[in-house]
Amino acid sequence: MAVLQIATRPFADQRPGTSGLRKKVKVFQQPHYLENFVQSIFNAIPDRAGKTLVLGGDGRFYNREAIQVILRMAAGNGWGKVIVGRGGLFSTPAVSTVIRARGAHGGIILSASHNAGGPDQDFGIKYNTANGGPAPEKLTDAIWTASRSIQGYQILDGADVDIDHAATFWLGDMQIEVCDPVAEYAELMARIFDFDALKQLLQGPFRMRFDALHAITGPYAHEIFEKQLGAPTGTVINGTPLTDFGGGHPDPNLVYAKPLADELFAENAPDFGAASDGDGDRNMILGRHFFVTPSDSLAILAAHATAIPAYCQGLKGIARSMPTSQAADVVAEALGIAHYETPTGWKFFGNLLDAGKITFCGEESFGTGSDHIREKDGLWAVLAWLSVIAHTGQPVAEIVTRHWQRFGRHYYTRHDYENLPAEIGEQIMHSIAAQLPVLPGQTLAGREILIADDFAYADPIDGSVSAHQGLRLLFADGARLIFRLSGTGTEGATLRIYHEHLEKDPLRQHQDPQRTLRDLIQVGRNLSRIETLTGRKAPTVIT
Ligand code: VG1
Ligand code: CO
Repeated sequence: MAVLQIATRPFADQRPGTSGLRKKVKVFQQPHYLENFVQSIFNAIPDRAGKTLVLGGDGRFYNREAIQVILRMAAGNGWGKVIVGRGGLFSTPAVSTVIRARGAHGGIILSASHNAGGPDQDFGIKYNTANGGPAPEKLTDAIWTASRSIQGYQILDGADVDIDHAATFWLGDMQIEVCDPVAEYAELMARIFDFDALKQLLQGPFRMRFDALHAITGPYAHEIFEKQLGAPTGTVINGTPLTDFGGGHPDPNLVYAKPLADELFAENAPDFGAASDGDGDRNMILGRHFFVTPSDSLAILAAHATAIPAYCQGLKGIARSMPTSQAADVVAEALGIAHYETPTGWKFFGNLLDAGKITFCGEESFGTGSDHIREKDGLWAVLAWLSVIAHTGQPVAEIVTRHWQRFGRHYYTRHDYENLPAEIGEQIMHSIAAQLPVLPGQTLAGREILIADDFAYADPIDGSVSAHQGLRLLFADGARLIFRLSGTGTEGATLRIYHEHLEKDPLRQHQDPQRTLRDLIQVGRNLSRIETLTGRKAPTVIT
């Protein structure tokens, strides 16, 4: 089979964001658009010849077409082998698992994660390296650079291959292995957790509901919860991946996973509810009539880590992204282990994990994970919560309440203003940045500001510096107010405002976060001048 050299011209907008390149499907469907970006990835990996690549996606619209193109391009670019999930499917945590288990050189994941799917919605591509983690900034910058000077791409001339049956065959000089996307991941989970203890829990009176939101975790959840752990059929709902996720946003929060939340807050609710996102790396945890904030979830799992066999020796350290609440820091200090604060995005945890500095890490955006792979992992978090429940014998609400009594409650809320005109988003950030120098020493909402800065991170392992990672106001009483623009959206700008304050008095730990944080929320609205500039009286999404 011949390798075709196709001439092309650069697209100006192929800069990867927080997690890969995300665009509308229609953008990806333009002639050469997908090919240009894939070739730019390959060009940024000059030592790829003969190596193994893992490939799969979350099953959204355009997944299957893209898989066929990428297989032919991999063959045209000298890769030795591609391991592709059957049906072109793989969750993000499963790709990370398979890269590590097979010693692959890297992996391509087709997903726009929690963004909606379908012909008029979003598609995305991200590249993971040999450690199983998202490409670090150095590599995403190299990909972006390559995309701006690309003149052509190489693709094998040939027809579509069968990706729907597990088999191994050749495409030109490259081997293709179509494998079960679930098996290796499920085996890893069985090595980390005490499946016998979880079987006892799930086969008893305990009732659980897992909502896969018609996204990739359905097949994984059916296999693990229902088949291997024996939870009743029907425990997993919306478990068949659909190309448009049934028309919803596969984003596990109280807004987009509302039917699940309604069920958990109804009379006669199950004991436990959970959901994951489009590509399976996020998690939302609910108890009966109880919502666990992701920041608390990280802290609570860390406090109970030794209940899980893989972590029975304790944790080496904990990392959280900067906007994530400081709840995990308090636990790390109590455990006498190190804690780290990184910019938003899982790629920043990679070096700390590889260097053995941390065991657990997490983000406020419903992401939790450990050193078992190099991605956040939705089902891992659910299994971790089930383990803590099995170990303590306590319901979710009691586990969380006791945690607050011991460590204090970090009241937390994030307000998102989605789809603002891009220039307004920039203007808001610039004008807050301009005020930073005069803020320290001022008192706002009855709180003195200690530090006001533009967060920059120096990686403690390789020394690389990432600047402009969010504007922070740190108050004398430990409260924080943070402003960032999203790096995953595909339309306009999304302003995220994060609010947090610590309440140590157990008698005051059961208030509505929107109420107890209302002064900080007002400061955020005033500083950003959001209403004056956009007319928006309220955020689009509150988490
Ligand atoms: C968001 C979250 C961030 C997360 C990223 C990818 O990024 O805030 O914490 O790492 O999504 O998650 P941003 O730049 O929009 O705030 V996923 O599950 O969408 O890959
Ligand atoms: Co995701």
